[in-house]
Amino acid sequence: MKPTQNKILRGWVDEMAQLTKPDRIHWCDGSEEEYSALCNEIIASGKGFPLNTETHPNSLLHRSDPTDVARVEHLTFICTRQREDVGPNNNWMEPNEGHQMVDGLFEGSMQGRTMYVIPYVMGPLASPYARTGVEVTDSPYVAANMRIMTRMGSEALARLEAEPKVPFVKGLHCTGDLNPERRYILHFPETLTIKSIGSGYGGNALLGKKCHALRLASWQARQEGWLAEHMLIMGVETPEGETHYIAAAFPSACGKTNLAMIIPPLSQEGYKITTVGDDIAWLHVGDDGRLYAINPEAGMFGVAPGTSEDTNPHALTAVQKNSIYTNVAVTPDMQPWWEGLTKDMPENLTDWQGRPYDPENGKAAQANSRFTAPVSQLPCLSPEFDNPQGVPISAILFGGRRASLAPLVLETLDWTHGVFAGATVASETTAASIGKVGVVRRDPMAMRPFCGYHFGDYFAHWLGFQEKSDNLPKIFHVNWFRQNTDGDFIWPGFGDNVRVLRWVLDRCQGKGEAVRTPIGYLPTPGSIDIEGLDLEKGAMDELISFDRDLWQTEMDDIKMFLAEYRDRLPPELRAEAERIKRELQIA
Ligand code: SAT
Ligand code: MN
Repeated sequence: MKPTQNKILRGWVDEMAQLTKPDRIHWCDGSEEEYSALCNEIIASGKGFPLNTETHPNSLLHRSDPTDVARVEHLTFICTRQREDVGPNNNWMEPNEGHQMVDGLFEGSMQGRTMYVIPYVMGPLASPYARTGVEVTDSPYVAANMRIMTRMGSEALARLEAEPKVPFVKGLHCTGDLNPERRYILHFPETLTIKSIGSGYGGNALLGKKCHALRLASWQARQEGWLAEHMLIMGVETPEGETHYIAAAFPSACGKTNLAMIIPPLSQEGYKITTVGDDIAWLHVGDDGRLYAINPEAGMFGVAPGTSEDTNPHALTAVQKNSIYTNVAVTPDMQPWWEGLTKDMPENLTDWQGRPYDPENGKAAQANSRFTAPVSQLPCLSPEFDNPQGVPISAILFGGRRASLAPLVLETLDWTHGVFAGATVASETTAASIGKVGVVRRDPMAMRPFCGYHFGDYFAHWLGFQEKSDNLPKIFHVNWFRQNTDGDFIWPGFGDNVRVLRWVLDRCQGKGEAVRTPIGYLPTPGSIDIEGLDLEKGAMDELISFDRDLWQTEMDDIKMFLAEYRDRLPPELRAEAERIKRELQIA
């Protein structure tokens, strides 16, 4: 492909090449041939392995450096002129200092290597809400993944050339020496720039995803009056043939991909789920005052462990071909395998690090091992996936992993309470990020690692939507992860979650029964269809009730958490905390 007519892009790529000094520059066109060549590069590097061509045509296993298997929040920075703008929720660096520090590491870092220039569009190509970006990287693995995850290549370049004055996101990525001491993920929202070095892992290296579509986009969204959120988007088709759309935010590795494509059980005949997106939603207020969502991505970067014919058959179908598997195990005949894929572990597995499987070494597949697959391969892909206007959202769900406290579902009392519920989401940490797993931490709107600015301002931005429209979706809080004293999950989850979605949609239509409590509207017994479910005695009562004492303690914790945002915390949220506390005391 010839270098571009877009002078700004050309100048920037030249500059990046002068800094990193690659031997070759390849402008990605997104073609099939190019994809094959990228895969061959990955294989030639010794880190990629072709999978069984009969069972998994055109697919690849990639083994990462064992120290580079998750996002690194402590090495992720937002670089703005004013330190206060990033809030206590982000690491901050002064922009000049940031550039200087990493440019030292980028200096000559692509010597002997190819620089891939990846023009991409986030969102449907014809959408006014879609945004362009260009990532330059020395990693063929990143380039191949970006082809699946975004609309990448000639069409994206054509858009960049058609709008030469529209700013695009500039992302520089270099694998570097993978030394965690020299690993940095820097974001410069004021100049729409990303610089990432020292990691080849998904969220650190596929810059269109978390870096662009969430951290930078959230910053732009605030300035321009829209929302960039860590949300799945799903359609729920009813037996009457209507489709309602739901957007849901859960922290990484809490089941967004699974929920976005559930198959309702037989007893829920007539309900059908279609998937618009499984990780990120960009939301705009439409002319009718409703919130419309597009999925900026074109692929899924899903957690492999636990994905099976039982838990997510659609995802399993989608990953059967043209997919990249990262850090899973393989069978002797080169089929990918991970814990939970089959009940029995196949014999003679090779583990994710390429060793003969030995339980002494831990799991066969890495806990955060992933598949990258085009959403177009999903049997349940929504016909609206490419709709340039997006889909109208009826309900927003927030949630996390909570073994206790949070009920199965609650409807918030109004938009302010909904924003409060989102802002105070807590969840047990997962393997998607480096650090201790299973500790409860607050993760507002599941955006803690991804909001590119001060959470206080972010909450205010959310609250401000009330002024833009009186036709906003209802906001709910869900928790599929309640456990009994033995540590077993009380709610079956997966396909049966459609039962909860039905109650949610009923509520959106003024149907469905609920009782008002200080923490929100809770379903009345019987208002969620549990026919055919094998629940423990009393389980449902426990799932839809709340414990006043536990909630008192929770409110104290929430007040402490909100206090971190000091004078940037919207007073409405403090007032909401006061209201709940007061009502809890009335009993
Ligand atoms: O950050 S990733 O995109 O690699 C996955 C996640 O944590 O959601
Ligand atoms: Mn995610």
